[in-house]
Amino acid sequence: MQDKKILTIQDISCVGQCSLTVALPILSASGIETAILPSAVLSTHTGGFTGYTFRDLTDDMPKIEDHWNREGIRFDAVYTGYLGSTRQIGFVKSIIDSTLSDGAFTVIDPAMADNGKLYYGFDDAFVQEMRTLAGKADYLLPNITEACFLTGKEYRQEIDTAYVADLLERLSRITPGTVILTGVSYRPDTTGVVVYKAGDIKYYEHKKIAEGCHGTGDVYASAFTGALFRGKTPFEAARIAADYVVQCIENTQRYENHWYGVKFEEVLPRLIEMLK
Ligand code: PXL
Repeated sequence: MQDKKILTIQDISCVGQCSLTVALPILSASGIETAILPSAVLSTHTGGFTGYTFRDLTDDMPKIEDHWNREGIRFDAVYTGYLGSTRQIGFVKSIIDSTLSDGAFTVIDPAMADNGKLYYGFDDAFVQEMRTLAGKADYLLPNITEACFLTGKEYRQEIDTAYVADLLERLSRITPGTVILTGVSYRPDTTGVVVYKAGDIKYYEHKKIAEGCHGTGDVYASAFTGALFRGKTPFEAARIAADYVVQCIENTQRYENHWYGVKFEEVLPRLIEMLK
């Protein structure tokens, strides 16, 4: 069980190109052995489908953790995404505490909100627990909406550098880690990502192709985590993930009305190329 591997904890949305159906192929393509812990199983994701099923796997988590500990299973990184319940976040923190190798890193994507709103099913208690999980992040990857929920700052669609600087300062009070803030758009035709650590702000700006494509956050976080695990610096990983997402969205636009996810699969060879 010595070989280096990553654990990713997020839901299985059976249909919908998000969470584990995105993270696993992207991490595998990045050349990384990947273990998964599904937080819940849904028939589809919650963004645009109605009547989906939801099987919460919270109760399985402590048993899975116990078994891994009995087997001496350890991970060299953990990447968390969409989680199934408020109570589950406590188990996720325990898994982080008990199963990481020395020198392992944590990537926390507080996947819970976008466009100024929480995803269906999440509430203030969930946000508060997520804030404590953010306290365990070496790398915290919120979008602007999630950053606002985590810090209690008012969400605005039109933002400037002073607004973002304040948001980053507030985030630095809840996480010791590097913040990778996504969806930072100062102009109509561009967007970008900020990498922030201890007062140092680096910005990577790139073209904005479409507003709010579903699943891009998961594609971004997975590609970022893969690049980091492969030894890229946080800023290089942030740039590679951004370039990959742009290419994925461009590829999606070749399809008519592919509204529920991004066509990331055909672009995986480009990601592999960027990781060389
Ligand atoms: O992409 C984030 C995500 C993950 N998992 C589920 C979701 C969403 C966003 O809506 O509904 C189940």
